[in-house]
Amino acid sequence: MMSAAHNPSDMRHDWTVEEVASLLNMPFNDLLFRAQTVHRENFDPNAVQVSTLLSIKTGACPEDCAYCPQSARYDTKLEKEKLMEVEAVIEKAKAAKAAGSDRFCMGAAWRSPRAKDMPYVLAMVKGVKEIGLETCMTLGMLDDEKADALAEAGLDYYNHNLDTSPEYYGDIITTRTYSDRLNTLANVRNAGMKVCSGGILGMGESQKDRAGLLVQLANLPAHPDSVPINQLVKVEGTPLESEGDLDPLDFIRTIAVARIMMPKSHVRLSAGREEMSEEMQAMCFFAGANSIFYGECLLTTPNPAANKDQDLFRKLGINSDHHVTKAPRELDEILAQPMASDAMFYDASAQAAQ
Ligand code: SAM
Ligand code: DTB
Ligand code: SF4
Repeated sequence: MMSAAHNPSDMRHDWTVEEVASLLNMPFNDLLFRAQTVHRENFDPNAVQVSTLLSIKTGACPEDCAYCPQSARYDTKLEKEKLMEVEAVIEKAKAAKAAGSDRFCMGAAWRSPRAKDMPYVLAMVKGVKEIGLETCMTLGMLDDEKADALAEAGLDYYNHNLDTSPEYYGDIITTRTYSDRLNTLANVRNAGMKVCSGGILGMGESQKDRAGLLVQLANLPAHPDSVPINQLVKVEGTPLESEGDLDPLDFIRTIAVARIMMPKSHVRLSAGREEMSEEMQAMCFFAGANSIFYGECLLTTPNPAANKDQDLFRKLGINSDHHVTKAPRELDEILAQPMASDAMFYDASAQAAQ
């Protein structure tokens, strides 16, 4: 008889690190076949969900995440920006929709949103929803009140990553704990929003740490609806700028194991695609990744241009019946526009002081 671990359609929350490490070590072809089998039982194998990212508040973050160009502690030459105007955010969302994105993800370089930021953020959720896009935000830690307010405004997803294993976490971030992160995820879940949570690979972690991250995600009370797997984008000035490359096959293996462990979650091939060949991305899709960020910019670093993704999708026969092929240039142009005018940003602190 097959053990529970070998039944591809099981929804389990009792994984052990040893068991997941042995999945990561399977012969590559066996692992990919198993992941693709689970994928086909749960999803259309030729469909990939597309989300577009926008940084609504950039840089000057008080946290010390060692990978992050937006931390105020590192000299990364990033231009900091105040919270964007609601109308400017909605314009960018309209461009993303015209280009075929399904979901608009708004990110802010905050430890957590302040009370005085909330009215603006809630207005962004309402405005973006009104134009017919799914909404996602990543604003740092949330208490239950702020999570409830976002859910009430109609926010569909909240992104908050565990980033790595509990054991390696302290080497990467010291200004908030792993339990802080788990608490935020609980507040998001209890408020009724969908959870988007994943991590970053290539930060010098061990295979055991990658297994540990996946165990934490899959053993949550419910699997996250969306699981972004980022490859570290090495940014000059951050402590991880010279980190060695992760073997691409180990990245693909981790995607495959995420697919097996969380069979009904969207696994997002997230940051780092700019450094990946088409062949590697194709292997990630075969391993079970079925979501990407679409549009030339992530939060502060480059992402493949929309027309490149359009070509890749065409070559792979992905989303052939999907509207994602419309107006990619428009998306790139609008999203890549420098935030030239100060009029696009609120000074939320100045307003609150009035
Ligand atoms: N400040 C909020 C927070 O940290 O919760 C939200 C924005 S933060 C930039 C969102 C996520 O982006 C991080 O949790 C991390 O996983 C990812 N990220 C940031 N910098 C990255 C990098 N250089 N490479 C890959 N992923 C990165
Ligand atoms: C996630 O897991 N990856 C996205 C999103 N969630 C917010 C962010 C990637 C950021 C990459 C570095 C940058 O562009 O600043
Ligand atoms: Fe700040 Fe988020 Fe970057 Fe950490 S990941 S430094 S919390 S913006």
